[in-house]
Amino acid sequence: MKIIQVKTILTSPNQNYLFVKAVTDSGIYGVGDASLNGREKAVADLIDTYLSPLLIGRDPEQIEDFWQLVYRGSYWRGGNIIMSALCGIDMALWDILGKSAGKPLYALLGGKVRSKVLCYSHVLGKSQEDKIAQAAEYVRERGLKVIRLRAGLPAANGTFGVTQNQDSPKIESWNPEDEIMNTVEYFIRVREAVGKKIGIIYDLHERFSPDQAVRILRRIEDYDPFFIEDPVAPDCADSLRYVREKTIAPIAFGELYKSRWECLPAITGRWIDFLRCDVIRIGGITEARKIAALAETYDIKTAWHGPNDVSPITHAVNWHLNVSEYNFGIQEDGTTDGLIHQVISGGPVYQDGYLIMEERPGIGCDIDEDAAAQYPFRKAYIPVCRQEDGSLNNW
Ligand code: GCO
Ligand code: MG
Repeated sequence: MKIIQVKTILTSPNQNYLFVKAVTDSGIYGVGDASLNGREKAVADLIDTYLSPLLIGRDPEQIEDFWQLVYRGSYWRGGNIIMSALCGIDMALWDILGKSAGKPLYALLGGKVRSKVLCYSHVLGKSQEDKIAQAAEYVRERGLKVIRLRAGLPAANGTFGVTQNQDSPKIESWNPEDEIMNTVEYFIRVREAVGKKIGIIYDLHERFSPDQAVRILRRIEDYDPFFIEDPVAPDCADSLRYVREKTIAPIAFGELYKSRWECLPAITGRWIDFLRCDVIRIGGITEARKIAALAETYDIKTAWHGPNDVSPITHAVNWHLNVSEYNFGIQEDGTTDGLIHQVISGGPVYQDGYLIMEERPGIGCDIDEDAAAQYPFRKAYIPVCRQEDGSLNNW
């Protein structure tokens, strides 16, 4: 079997997504997700100009070799653009392998160790009051066992305003000192609203400095968070260690990591309890298995990044990883948005606090190219945050 065509499909149903379709001479094709919120076209160009020609004519079963060819063979090691492009192709190759073997992806990864996947959803709303009401409703009406809050910014809801054509990023003001007590109060009020048995995840979204993060964590650790996510930015590994040493709250980290080697200090130092890399950002399934195995060695669980800016293809890949990994912890469920399901079929669905999925060979998703063409790309940016003096803050 040989690859004869590689297509990139850029589409914007709810927001922009970038898909890869790799077609073989046997008629079997594979699909993959290479979406990179705010920089999709750069990834598409890398695939079209540089990576597709390397793939055409190759045996699709040589997945590891292709991964190494892109990672090491580029000489320049991967950043977000390269790793996302590599992921789109890597997923498509695993999909072809599953389809040609007639087996779902999880079977190729070693088979199931569980049948359903514990998940959490984002609590949204304009005001703190709305969010507290939604948290209670999620638990009462939808049966969620774990919910996720985010240290507040209005545009941090839904698609963050990236649904329109934009010529520059939306700017949001942020005063971290003022937000410390609001952040603490919000968590405690939600704990009171949902009761003791519901898991509460709190995403601080790299928005506070290490000392500020510690002041928040020390005040909420007694209210039993399921985990605190990204208390600090990933750039300085010692900042994470500093926070870790000062709190008993479980810590989840890693959606901005781009490789196994970036994860290494947090894993080998056991500075985290949950590793939540984004499978697209680390170069796909091939790398995710290696990172998961490394985390298992250090008793660290996985919580793969799964917001609504990754597509059902990635949600499906996460699901296959989750059911086949021993050290699965929890899965972020960003599968709820509507229009993307006109373009991509398949993928996990929510049921009573868990994700379940209909089983098909490969990843189990397909792309409707005509539907994708109905939703042309719209240039959009992730918002940026500025403090009152105008300086940029991590968003
Ligand atoms: C999460 C994340 C996302 C990111 C988003 C950026 O935990 O789900 O923090 O919501 O903000 O992926 O595009
Ligand atoms: Mg996050």
